[in-house]
This record gives sequence, structure tokens and C-alpha cells, in this order.
Amino acid sequence: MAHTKLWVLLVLYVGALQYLPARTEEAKPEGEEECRLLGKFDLRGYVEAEHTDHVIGGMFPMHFRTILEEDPTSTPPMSPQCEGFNFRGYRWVKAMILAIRHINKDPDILPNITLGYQIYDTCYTMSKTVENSLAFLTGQNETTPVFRCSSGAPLAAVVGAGGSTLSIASSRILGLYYFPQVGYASSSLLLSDKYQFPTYLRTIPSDNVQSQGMAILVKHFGWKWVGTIAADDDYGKYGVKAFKEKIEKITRSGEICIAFSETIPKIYSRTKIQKVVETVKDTNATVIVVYSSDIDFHPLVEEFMISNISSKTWIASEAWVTSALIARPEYFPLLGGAIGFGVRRGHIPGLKEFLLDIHPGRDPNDDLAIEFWQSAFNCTWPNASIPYNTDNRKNVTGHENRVNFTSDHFCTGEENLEELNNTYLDVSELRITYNVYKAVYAVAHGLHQLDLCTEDGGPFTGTSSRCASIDEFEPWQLMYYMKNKMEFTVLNETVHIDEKGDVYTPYDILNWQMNGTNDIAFVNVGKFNSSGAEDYEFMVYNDSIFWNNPAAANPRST
Ligand code: TCR
Repeated sequence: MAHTKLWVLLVLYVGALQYLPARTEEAKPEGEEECRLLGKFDLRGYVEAEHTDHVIGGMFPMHFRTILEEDPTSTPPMSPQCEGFNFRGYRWVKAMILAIRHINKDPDILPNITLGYQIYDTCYTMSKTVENSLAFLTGQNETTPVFRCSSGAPLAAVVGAGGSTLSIASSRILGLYYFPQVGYASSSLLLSDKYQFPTYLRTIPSDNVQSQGMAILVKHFGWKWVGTIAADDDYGKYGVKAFKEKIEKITRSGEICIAFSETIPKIYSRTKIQKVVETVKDTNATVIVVYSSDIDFHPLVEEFMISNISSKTWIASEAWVTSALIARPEYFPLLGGAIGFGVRRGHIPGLKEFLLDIHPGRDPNDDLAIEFWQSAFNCTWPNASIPYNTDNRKNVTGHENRVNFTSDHFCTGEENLEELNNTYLDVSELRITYNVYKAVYAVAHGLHQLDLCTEDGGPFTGTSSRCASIDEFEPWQLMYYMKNKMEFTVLNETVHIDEKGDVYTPYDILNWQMNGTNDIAFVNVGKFNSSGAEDYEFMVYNDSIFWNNPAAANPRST
């Protein structure tokens, strides 16, 4: 019954985007307008919904961007295409799938239940994320089966959606129906507000903690002038805002001052980026905080390189501190010595083997595996319909303009994955990947609690047992269990998610150094542990830090 209600509400809510089902067309009462197709979803994703009791949804940035349409009003609206294969995002997807397999094999958690998954690509954009969220709720899309109706296994919860701005958008939709959502990377402070995001939980600490850590770090080293650069999103802007507030809180007035505050545009604009570069060139401040994802920061780094910026000390936010996109030896003259905060790291047994278990020849419909292979080995898979390495952005620094670029040699399928030196296979810094794994376990734990409900012990009035049945429950009933008693153990770590959906795990303080093999090493130079309040633990080993300036010493940013 409630499903029908949900369905009706959604059709009303998403009228503009919805492909109304044939059912409505058949029963067209006299005088009622015929339903027309207004737009199309094109959600390339993974489904493993056969023989599963419950499905967990996932949203991951498997691509970096969507291709902007030249003139979107001359054709019916179509979902934009994506480009720029994201190896790191793909590793997160694999971690989710592996977590589900581990849970299915584990006799201690949901013993008689098989979980499946439905994973969509957000392409790191808002529009795709909103599409995905609507598809999760309605089961309506062009390429994957309907699963939220009586026939298929129901969707229990959603894991995702990557960046904060995307999680906020999807959470506003999922929250309407009290649909549980567990984030693995969205750390914006905004998401702790349960009035706005009642069903959002996460396995990454809020940036309230990281910003406090950065402020303490700046004070610890006695820097007076600090510049800030933020990505133009809910992560960057709120992170920097919290950093400034924390500085005010822990220092006397005038002890630490903000030299400048810049933002990195969300849509590539060389002019706007060059303005940031000018500011950095002109400033006397030697310490600069950058709160941004690696994807957004990268074009600015390219532009800094062209301008030969050096001798700055960069304070890195967690989203770029260990990113392979940014931590490249050629950027070391600019960014070497950076000090940043990394969330807790973990080891996932069997992940490496699972990552290696991929081949484009296995399933001709596995577009992502084919695209992975093409991008990893710079080759074209015979008869593949997926373009390789396209870049439709205009005037991008460091790239020649490449549209529909094809490699001049074919992939043989014999390429050696183990020799691939690429972030996909790098399991040495599993931080967000580990959070993904924990997020899937959080959902499974919630389901397990729901299943353990015993007669009279349940909270739901109106049913004889006061329990929800694992075979047929509503999303808000699962949410009850995910809000209460969220303490569970994953890979020997006890995870506790509080009533605001937040976790508090310690940060490693990392410093970029060059190791003997001409690679960047993220050297652990300290620890920060806090719940955002006054009592915290902060420790840095000053002597272990590499400073990237001619004096090789703590810079005086005066
Ligand atoms: N929070 C960012 C997104 C993000 C991220 C990452 C993206 C974080 N860490 C690592 C890629 C890789 C932390 C947000 O938007 O909330």
C-alpha cells in the first residue's frame, strides 16, 4: 500500500522528468491528456539483482564530468553523456561489490539473506546524481530492470553519493521518503543537520573536525598570514568557513589573519583560474589552505605550474592529499612539502585480487570494463562502442583539444594488468575506499538489527509483533534501526555512528616527501583526534617534516 503511495507522490514530484509507465497510458480516462515522454534517463550502471533478497543502491563518480550540450533546446532533453574515466571512483565501486560479497558469505551477519546491488555513475555532476536518486525511488529508467516494485528485490538503502554537493542533492530527495543513505566521502558540515537531512549517515568524519585540525596546525607553527582557496561547492566553501571560525575561536584577535580567500570555479574557466593564480603570485603569505576535491583542484595546479609558483606551504584537505591526480612527481616543485589530513586508513582483505579480476572480453555489455581497459592501456577495444579518452572541454590548460580521440592501436586483451601503475590498483592508501566498505556494512548492520527484532521488542505500533519483517519492510523502518544502536565491527574496527549520522575517527597528518624512487611519499608526521569540541589530541613530529623552500625550514608567513 505504502509503495503505491510513494509511487503516486513521485510521479507528481518528478513529473517533468518522468517516463510514465504504460499502465497509465492504457487506462486513459476520457478527457485526460495522453502522457508523453519528456526526457530520457541513461543510467549506465551495474546490477546484480538476480536471486537477491535486498538491493543496496550505490552512487559513485566513475567519470569526471558530463559533456555540455551546445544547444540543449533544439532536441528533446536527454541525459548528458559522461567522459574522463575515473580510476579511483571505479576502485570504490569494486570495494562496494566486494563488501556485499563478504557480507553474503559471512554467517554472522544476515545469515539467510542475499544482498545485491544497483550502482550508478554520478559522473561527478549534480544532474546525474539527481537522476540516479529518482531512479532509485521509482525503479524507472531505460536500461535497468524495475526492482522497487513487487517483482524484484526491494531497494533497502543507498550508499553515496561521493562529493557533498551531490549527497546533499540526493539526500533532499531520498529524505522526503525517509530513505536511508550512507555517505562514504561527503564530509560537509551541512550534512550533520538532521532537520534538513534526516536520513543521511556517513562513515567519514565531518569537516568540522578537519577544519579544527587545520586551525590548530596553523597556530602550532606560528604562521600569521594564511591564504585560502576553496572549491565552489558545499565541501570547499563550508570547510573554509569552518576553518576561519575555528581560527577565531582558538586565537587572540590579529594573531592569525586571512591574506586572501579565493574559489575554484566548478565549470572550467581559464580566466577565473588565472585570477586565482594572480592572487597567489601577488601575496606575501607563504601558507595556503586548499579545501577542494582533486578533480576541481587539478586545473588550477596546471595553471600554477605554468606560472612557476614555488616556495609555498600548502595545507591540503583530505580530498586531495593522497590523490594520484595531484600527487605527481612533476608537481613536486610546486606542492612538495604539503601538509594535509588523511582519514583513517584500512586494509581490505582480498581487494587487490578482486581489482585484478577484470577483463573487457568477459562480457560485451560491460561497458565500464571495456572503457577501463581502453583508458588503462591506451588502446581501442575492437568493435567497442565506447569512445576512448574524449575531452570535449574547451581550451583546457595542459591538454590539446581532443574530441573523440581514438588510439591508433587495438587492445589485444593480453595486456598485463599487474604491471599497470595506476591509482586503480594502488591499495596502499585505502581511506575513502575503506569508508565505502564500512558504509555497505552499516546498511547490512541496520538490516540485521531489523531482522533480530523480537516479539514485543519492536518500536512499530500497529503491528502485532511491533516488528518489521525482513521480507517486507518500509525504508523508514530500516531507518529506525540505522538511527539507533549504530555500533558494529568491521575488519576489527568498531564503528560508531551517532544520532547525527556522524563518525569520529582520528586523522593522520601527512607530509609530501620525495622518496628514493622519485615517487611522492605521504609521510605520517602526526595525528589529530577530536570530536570537534575543545578537548582534542594533536601531535606533530616537527623534525620529520619536509619544507619545500630554499631554507628547508618552517616558513615564516608574516
Ligand atoms: N569530502 C569531499 C569529497 C571527497 C573526496 C575525497 C573526493 C573527500 N575525500 C577523496 C575524492 C577523493 C572528502 C566532499 O565533497 O565532501
